[in-house]
This record gives sequence, C-alpha cells and structure tokens, in this order.
Amino acid sequence: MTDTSTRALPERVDVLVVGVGFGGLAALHRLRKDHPELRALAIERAAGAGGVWRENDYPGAACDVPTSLYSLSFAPNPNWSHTYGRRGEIHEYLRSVAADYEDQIRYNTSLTAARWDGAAQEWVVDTTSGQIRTRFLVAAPGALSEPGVPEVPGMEKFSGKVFHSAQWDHSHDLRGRKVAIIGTGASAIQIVPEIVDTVDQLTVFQRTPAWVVPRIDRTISPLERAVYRRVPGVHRLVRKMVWAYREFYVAMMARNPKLLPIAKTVALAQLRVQVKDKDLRRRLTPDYQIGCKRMLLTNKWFPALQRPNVTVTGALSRLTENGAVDADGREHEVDTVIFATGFTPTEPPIAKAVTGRDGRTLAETWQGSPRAYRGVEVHGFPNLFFLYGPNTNLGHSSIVLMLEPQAYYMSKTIGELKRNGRSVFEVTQDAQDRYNAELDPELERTVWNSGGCSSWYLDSTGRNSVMWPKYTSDFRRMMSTFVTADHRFDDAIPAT
Ligand code: N01
Repeated sequence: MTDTSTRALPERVDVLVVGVGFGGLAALHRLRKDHPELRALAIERAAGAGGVWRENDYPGAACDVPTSLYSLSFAPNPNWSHTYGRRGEIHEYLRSVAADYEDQIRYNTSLTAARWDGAAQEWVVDTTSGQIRTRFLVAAPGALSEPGVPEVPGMEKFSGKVFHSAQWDHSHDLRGRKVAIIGTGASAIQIVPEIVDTVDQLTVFQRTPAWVVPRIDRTISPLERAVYRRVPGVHRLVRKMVWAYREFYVAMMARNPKLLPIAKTVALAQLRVQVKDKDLRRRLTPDYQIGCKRMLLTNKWFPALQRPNVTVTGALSRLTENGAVDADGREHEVDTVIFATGFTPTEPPIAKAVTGRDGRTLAETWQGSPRAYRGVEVHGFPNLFFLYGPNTNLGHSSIVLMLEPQAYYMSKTIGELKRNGRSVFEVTQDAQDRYNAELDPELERTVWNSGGCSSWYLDSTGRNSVMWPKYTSDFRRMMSTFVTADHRFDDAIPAT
C-alpha cells in the first residue's frame, strides 16, 4: 500500500472527490459500485487517508461513538479492540479501506480554488498539483478539520511553545513542563488525564464547565471478535441493536428536553462521587441544560483535575512572556500552551475557495450562516455535492450513518441525470428555502438551541447550522429519493 501517490493529475475527470476521510471513501465506494464507467478521482491534502483520525493524534485520542457503529457498511470491521475505538485503530481502519482505492487517490494535493465554468458546464479546479476539470465536484473536507485558535492578546510575546490539540507537536517533550491547556471540550478531557503524570504543572483554563457522564468501555475479547468474524449476521445484529439504542434513547433526549433530567442525575452523581471538594465541585458544575453542548464521556477527567500538580482556573484572558493570565487577572507560569479550542465547522476554508455560477463563493453566499438543501446541495452551485454540509451533524450517534446516505444521494442524483439524458442539475432557491423553513422549527425545539449555552453548533448569526434535528432514519429516508421538481436542469440553469 502506498500512502504518498504523486502521480500527475489527469486533465479531466467525471467526478472529483475532495478529501479522503469517511465521507470521501463512502463517495468513492458508491461511484465505483453504481457508476463504474465514470472516471472518479479523489484528492487529499495530506500524505495519507483518515481525515480527523489522521490529524488528531493527541495523547488519549479515542472515539465517543461505539465501534459497532463506526465503520462503513461496505467495510465492516469485526476486529475493534474496545467498545469505543482508539484513534490509532480507527486511522488504520480508514487506511485499509483507502487501500482499495489507491489508484483513484492523489495525496499531497490540496484544492486551492474551484469555479463553475457555465459555458463548458464543468468545474475548473485548481490544486497544489495542477488544474483539473470535472463534471461533478464532491466536497468532503470534513466538518472538524480546521483547528480554531482564538486570538489571545499577548500571543506574540509568549516565549514558550504553542500548538493546537489537532496539530500535536510530538517533538515537544512534555516532561517537566509547565503546561496550560485551554478549553474543556471533548479533546481536552481526553488529553489531560493522559499527560497529567508527565508534566510538572498543568493549568486548565476552563471558560465553561462541561457535562460529563461515565464512559462504559470494555475490551472486546478475542473470542467475541472471532464470533463477529465467523458467525454470519452477529456483527450486523449488534450494530442494529446499538443503533436502535442510540436512535431512540439519545435522540429522544435531544428532541424532548423533558427527558434530560435522567442524564443530568447520572452526570451529577458522577461529579459528587469523584469530586469531594465542594468549591471545586461547584466550579465544575455547568449552569446550562445538559445536552446543550456535546455531553462528554469519561471516567478520568475529574480524578485528573484533582492531582496535586493541577490547577483549574477560569478562561484565558492573555499571554505574557512566561505566563498565561486567567479571567481574574492571575498569572500562571507556563512554558507550553495547548489550545484544545475546537474547530471552525461553520466557516470551512473550502467555502472561500469554491465559486458558483454567479461569481460568488460559498462563503459569500452563506455569509457566516451556511444553508443547504438536504445538507448537500446549494443553490447557485450546479453539480456540487457538499458532504457533511450544513445541518448534517449528530449529537447522539455515528456520523458514518449520515455520510453514507449523502454518498448514496450523490450517486442516485448522477444516476437520475444519466437516465434522463441530462448533464447539469441545481437545486432551486425555492426548494432550498422551503427545506430550511421546515428544518428551523425542528432545530428550535432541541436542547442545542434552547439549553442556554453557546456551542460550535451555532453560527455567527446564532442559527444552528450544524445539527440534524431528527432521527438518522429520517435522514436516510429523505436521502433515498431525488425530487425532480426541486431542481432545474441543463439549459434551464442560467449561465451566470
Ligand atoms: O472542541 P470544543 P473539541 N477562550 O469546541 C474552549 C469532536 N471530538 O476539540 O465551552 C477560552 O468542543 C471552549 O469553551 P466554551 C466532537 O464532536 C470528538 O474539544 O466555548 N476557551 C471549550 O471548552 C467535539 O464536540 C472526540 O466556553 C475557549 C473548548 O475550548 C468536537 O470534536 C474527541 C475559547 C472547545 O471545545 C470538538 O471538540 C475530540 C477561548 N477563546 C473531539 N474558544 C471523541 O470522539 C474555545 N474555548 C471523543
């Protein structure tokens, strides 16, 4: 298997996929299965496959979605080591899936610009490896692929090391260091317990406490794995059972905030049992509704925060030459600052690079508040499929369950065009507006919107442009159909 293909790009393909994580691989699979006659190619900015699971190799990185739901349906993995997968094995799994598509992937190739050529009815895509033309563009850049580092006053004065959790600097030895970790989200709660015994001092800058529930994880025994491999149907049955549990229990909580007290009771019980100091417990108790931000699964966070070399303090206000100052103005001596401050899903860089038929980029069209039709199509952008686009993220289950229907929909749409002798499609503004008008009230009644917190689900206008507010089965059903009346085709689409 080669991970660093540098073969030249062809001049033209039928479908160009951008990004080789779960989404890009799902797209390549569908295209090969349903449209073997089409020339499909994927470009990937990194030297290998894996998306977020390649990038996020911080200490302790693991998944908080059960492994039984964390593989592509066409490449089941009966060999997971635990009920929650470790980063390394998820990355390895994705690399093994990508190995089947190596001849269709060009690594070390970033999209720098893409514009719709109305006359030629194709996309002209500039990449770091040259230009390529394509009829269909499938953007699968991932929603959590761009690290978000806040602008902190004094950053330029700081003399120590600074990096983001998704760009871990393994050459920087943490032994004996005085480390500041900024943020208390899903990344931070995994990093802190892993590094606490290595570093000299650890200062945790907490702006908002997180709701934390126990992580019930266990090793999957060799015998169990052998059963999954050899007894037909067992693996599929377990996957269905876990899916049903996540679907009907957790999604019910997001859609019916009245059920959230059950989760809150569990979270508060864990906090009471694990944190005896009343003042610390008070500071670690959130004041917003549980579920409003992503609930965090760990048994190790609170014990790690109580180690003698750990200080939990307020938000970071500024950096000095040798320190980090908290919201109360107290300076903590540090030589390493790790930003576990999340990503920029509502402002994906690719949106600035893709220009539609009216000369505006996706970012200019969205103006900080991304909207799409079914998450994947955008008016003004013919023959574009945006995987993991607006309102397709989940709070309760596996993103793979959302990405595969999107890849299916892409393939089905291309099939519809083929069957009807058409080459270009575009969703109408009216259909896109209707779709979002139906989605918004659904979003309004979820805990993500009404729970009294701010989170990365809400864009700069306050709209929740990230989450899918219904069940995954609703999404799958919707993506199994193509509504002709919601689209315009070929000559009915203005050139500009
Ligand atoms: O990022 P986050 P993450 N000053 O955005 C704080 C997935 N994921 O990388 O809450 C000070 O959740 C911010 O504070 P606040 C998963 O979907 C999955 O941890 O905004 N602090 C928050 O505490 C997850 O949801 C896994 O007040 C600032 C933290 O930084 C998503 O990735 C593991 C700040 C950011 O939390 C992102 O998780 C890891 C500022 N200016 C990630 N800006 C698993 O599967 C932000 N913060 C286990």
